[in-house]
Amino acid sequence: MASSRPDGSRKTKAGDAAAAKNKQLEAFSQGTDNLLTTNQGVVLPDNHNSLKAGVRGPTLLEDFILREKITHFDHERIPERVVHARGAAAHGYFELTKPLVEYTKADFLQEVGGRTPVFVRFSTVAGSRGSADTVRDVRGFSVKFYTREGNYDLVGNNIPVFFIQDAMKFPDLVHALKPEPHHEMPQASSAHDTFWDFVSLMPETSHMLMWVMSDRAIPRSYRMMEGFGVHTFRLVNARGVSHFVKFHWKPKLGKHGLAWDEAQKIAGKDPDFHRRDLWEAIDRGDFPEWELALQIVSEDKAESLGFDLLDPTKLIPEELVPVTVVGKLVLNRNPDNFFSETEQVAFHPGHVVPGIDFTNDPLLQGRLFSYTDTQLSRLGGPNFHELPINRGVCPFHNFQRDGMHRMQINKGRVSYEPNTLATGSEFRVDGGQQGFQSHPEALESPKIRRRSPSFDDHFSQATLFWNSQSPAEKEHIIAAYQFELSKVEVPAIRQRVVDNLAHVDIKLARKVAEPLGIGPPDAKAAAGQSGFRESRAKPLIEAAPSLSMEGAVNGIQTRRVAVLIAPGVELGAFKVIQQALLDAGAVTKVIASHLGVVASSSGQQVPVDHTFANMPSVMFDAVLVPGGAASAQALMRHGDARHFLLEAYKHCKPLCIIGEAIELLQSAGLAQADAPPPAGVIIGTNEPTTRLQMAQDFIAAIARHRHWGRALVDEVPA
Ligand code: HDE
Repeated sequence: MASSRPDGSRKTKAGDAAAAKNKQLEAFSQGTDNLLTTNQGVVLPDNHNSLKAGVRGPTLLEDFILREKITHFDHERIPERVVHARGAAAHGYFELTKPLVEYTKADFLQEVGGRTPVFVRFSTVAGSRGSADTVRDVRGFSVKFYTREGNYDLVGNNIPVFFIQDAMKFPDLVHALKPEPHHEMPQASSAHDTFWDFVSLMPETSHMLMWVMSDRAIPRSYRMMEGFGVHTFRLVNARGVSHFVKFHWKPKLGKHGLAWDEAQKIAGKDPDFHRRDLWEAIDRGDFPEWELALQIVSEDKAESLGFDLLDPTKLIPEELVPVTVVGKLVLNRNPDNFFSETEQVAFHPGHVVPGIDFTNDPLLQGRLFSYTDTQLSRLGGPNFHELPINRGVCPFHNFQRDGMHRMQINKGRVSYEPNTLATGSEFRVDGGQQGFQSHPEALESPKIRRRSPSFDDHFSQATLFWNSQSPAEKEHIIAAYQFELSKVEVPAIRQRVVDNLAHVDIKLARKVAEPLGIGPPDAKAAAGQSGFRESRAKPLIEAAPSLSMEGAVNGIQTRRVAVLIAPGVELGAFKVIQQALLDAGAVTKVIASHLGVVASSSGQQVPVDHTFANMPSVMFDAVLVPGGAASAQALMRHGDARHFLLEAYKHCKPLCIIGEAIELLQSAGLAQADAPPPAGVIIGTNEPTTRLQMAQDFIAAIARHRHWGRALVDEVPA
């Protein structure tokens, strides 16, 4: 299994490497087509009945088959992750497109076209394992690269900054965020007193709060969100020269969010929404893809950025230091077993390879301790690196021995170094040629338990983020603050939050405060709190368009389009538009009041995929309603069908309404015969000459994702 190649070398060909992990996992995999046996291999005589003293008598202690089965069942659960408990993962590969020899000696970043197998886990942070996917939260984005020099883990988030600056505050942050300890409510939500109490007393959270209140915290899909390494890391080249680096993952499908009302409804209708979306996309062959992009900063340049690169509450705007794309990440295989792979995978920011190193970011430094420690209780001992999903694909050996669940059988009498008793190359200590060399950063300071004054600016990047948002995005942020704070029972906490917000933007703070039954924001009161710092750097730029999600148009691949039909539906335009959608890579589903088939106006049988009730509008990105008088009338009479369309309208989704189906919008006062259609609504007829144009307009509307500026949205009942 594990380790040595016969020639003692650590290298395999790039092609081998991509397949190496799957091959290794295969050795541990098992199908289900065998005779049932006990764990000892004894074939079961019967899997329905325990051994009893007579058919109506008590069960015998002797029944080793029953005992083994029940005992194993009793111990099936392990502790869930203390944060990021809920997740979904997939296998794939990373391919380098730009060599990084100049910056790093990391083997997997040298050769263009070189592929490295990866396992990637996405997660929410606050909720338990069984919580809903679409809650307002940060998303984890963890990538394990099985490189030829050892495993490298990039354990990031979908938000490029963090709440706090020092690891010392992490347990407090998480205790405040998690359900309150006396009654364990609310589940997977920051909208409660303890969270806002804590963050309102910690102004360093201001920047990240802006992100968490934005649509970044309710992504449409894991496949449509960015990833970030968050901390500043180092790349170190073969000459020992170090550069600072920020890691970014850029999704091929663009970055897109949900509507808040929609996110909450999905949490009930399909709590597995993101997990399912990832699984189904990979299953269909629509492999999710991201570009790896780097911001590389020389040690000299770091001084001139206007903030401290070691402060994890700060980002480097792409407008100041552009991102360079260096590779792509493709997820092309679903796990075979959720527990063995997704649950048992153990990430650690301290899993680095030669050529990648840490900085003194005090949050990162704390993480370097935490991740191994947590696996000890989660995975039950120090040998979790031997679990199939965690094994490296390169050789590994050392004199660490024994412990719970040891799988490796180490041969020979020697388990120490130096020694004279072992023979063979496997016991050599590398003389410094291949080994990991920590960057020899000079450190000459006294020990001190204090925050660097260069971390004191808590607001300027929160303001930068706010200034970089589109009008619709700003509305969403205001609404999110209002929603969250309306759930906070203690008015003084609500007040403290808006007082702090006054330091981000006074108009934002005033707007947020309006419906909260508190006084106007008071910037001076916030400044009087302990922990508040006056220092505010002058921003090098006023706004950074890269921080906005709006405006990105990335095609419509894998977008889900619902087609609402009833008996008498006209197929002409519908078929043309459906084909155009499919050609553009979208997924279409026919929805009706019942499963089976629906007869069209010309008597054709149209297969139905889902019902209005079992696949509601929140499961789709766009809606197409074909024409046909009888079909439109039937849909009008069906409450669920009308609700479907109106809800999609409310969530600003692209709609394409053909012929008589317009009645569904007109009867709700959402379209007028003589007025231009609302934003993102394509209205057409069955007239053959207009069908292609209609299809193109609809596709363009879907590519824009949502039409937030749409009229009358607030008047549609939720
Ligand atoms: Fe984590 N974090 N974290 N974190 N984190 C964990 O490790 C921790 C932080 C992140 O898919 C835990 O195996 C500390 C920042 C992800 O399995 C734990 C601090 C970032 C995941 C832990 C942080 C992250 C975790 C829980 C502050 C973004 C999920 C289970 C000093 C860069 C990994 C586990 C997966 C998981 C500790 C801060 C991302 C307890 C102490 C910043 C994506 O070790």
